[in-house]
Amino acid sequence: MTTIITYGTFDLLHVGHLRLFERLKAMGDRLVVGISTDEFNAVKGKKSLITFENRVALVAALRCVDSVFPENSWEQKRGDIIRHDAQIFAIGDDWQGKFDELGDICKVVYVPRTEGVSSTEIRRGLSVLSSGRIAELKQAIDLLGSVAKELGT
Ligand code: C2G
Repeated sequence: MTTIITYGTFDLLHVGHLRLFERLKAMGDRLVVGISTDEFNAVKGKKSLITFENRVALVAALRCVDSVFPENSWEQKRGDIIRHDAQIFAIGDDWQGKFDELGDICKVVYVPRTEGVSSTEIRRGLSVLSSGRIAELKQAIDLLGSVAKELGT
């Protein structure tokens, strides 16, 4: 039984996360995922839109994920690998080389990220749709309309 372990925030769950999970699951039999708590996100300098509880529910619902657990610190990985009896630690290559020290207790694998999608880009797109921005855009359109009328175009 080969177990793979990975970690992340997984905010605004998207196809990049899903591709990662499917690739990792294909490496073995069981995939366990550490999900950054809101408090640990603050340590990482991140603030997710989706709460920890909902990020856990979404990731745990995926067919290719066998179990999830909270990630509260940078230091817990070694203990988690032993507790979950993981043979492979895998993560996206934006972390290339950062976790090589775990190589004495498991295989460490960095997989290519999925280009063109990220929680940050999705959040940026959503911010344009926020009600305040829509009101601003509407005001600008109304102003353009009245200017056009003035100019008789
Ligand atoms: N990822 C990906 N493709 C994307 C976006 C993300 O493959 N388009 C991968 C990342 O490489 C990472 C995982 O999805 O392996 C989770 O990414 P984040 O939610 O941004 O998590 P991160 O902040 O990288 O947390 O202790 C490790 C950290 O908790 C990792």
